[in-house]
Amino acid sequence: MEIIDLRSDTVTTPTPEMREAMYYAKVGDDVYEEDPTVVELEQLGANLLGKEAGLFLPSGTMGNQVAVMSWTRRGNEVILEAESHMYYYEVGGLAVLSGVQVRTVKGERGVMNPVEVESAIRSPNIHFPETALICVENTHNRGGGKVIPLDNMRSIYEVAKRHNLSVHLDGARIFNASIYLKLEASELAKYADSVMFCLSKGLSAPVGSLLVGSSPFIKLARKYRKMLGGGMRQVGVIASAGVVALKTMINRLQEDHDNAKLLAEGLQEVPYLYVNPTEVETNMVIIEVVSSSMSAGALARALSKEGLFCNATSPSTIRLVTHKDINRQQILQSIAIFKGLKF
Ligand code: TLP
Repeated sequence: MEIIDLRSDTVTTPTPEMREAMYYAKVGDDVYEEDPTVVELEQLGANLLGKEAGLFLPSGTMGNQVAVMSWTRRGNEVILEAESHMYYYEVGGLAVLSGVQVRTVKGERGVMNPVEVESAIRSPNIHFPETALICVENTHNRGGGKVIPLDNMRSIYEVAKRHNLSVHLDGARIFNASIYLKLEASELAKYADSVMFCLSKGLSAPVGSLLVGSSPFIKLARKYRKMLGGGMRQVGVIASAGVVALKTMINRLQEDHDNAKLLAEGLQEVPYLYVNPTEVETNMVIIEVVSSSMSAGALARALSKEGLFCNATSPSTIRLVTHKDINRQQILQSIAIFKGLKF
């Protein structure tokens, strides 16, 4: 049976060009900052995002956590969107690794109201923790790949600067946002002091994320990466795939967005589902199971028996993610599988 894997864009496999680059990569010991391929990737990433310096990390989670460790002290408070990846999916790392407390702001599909962000900032008071950082996620994962508009990012950044705070952007899928907005990623990154973005999602590299920011910030982040055991050695072998990802894989993300839209439109005709194609902006589709006789988990299990893999994101919702290894034909096939299910 052919498998159609819509669980995530993390399942993408490296391109032949990446494998070739990996084979021939020039390497050195990156803890000594002597791996030329890593140096190239970090500089390329920093340039694309309009920042001074970059740091290559094994995962997006480590990138976000190292950023928070670098911006905060124990006992600080960090403002995050209530459904953000850093809060929802990073195993409580903010509490454990940075010793910070989290204050959440509920957004509209991940888009926070800047007025609410401002009112979540602590005033000076002996009883209160000190707010140190505001985090934004673009595109927003649990918001269904929602793009945070540029104006919203600017307003939140202005709030932060009025209060002398830093902004970290979880831009795991920043290029999906920039393609949707038809803007350079650096335009979005202007409204953040640090940005983490992933090479291993829609861009299809096998491993890795970059954290970018000012040179002093990255120097400190490099130290924390080492503390977490993320100092790597001849890692140009995988960084080389990241270079290919940044050079060749950004513009094709539009194809994933088009496929997600096509999928959402097709699924509108499935009686036991609710889906709103106008909400699909990038490469994710959130569908709601409206049948009282089946939970999202049970539906996902039934679909997997037909070769269609997806993840339930709540008792009533399923997330479908399009990516480089899914073509238009497989989208049509997926719609047919949904339509063919009997329960
Ligand atoms: N997201 C994964 C899962 O962890 C949920 C996925 O399948 O979408 N920020 C955002 C917005 C993310 O979506 C992810 C991964 C990360 C950070 C973490 O990246 P990794 O998986 O490299 O640690």
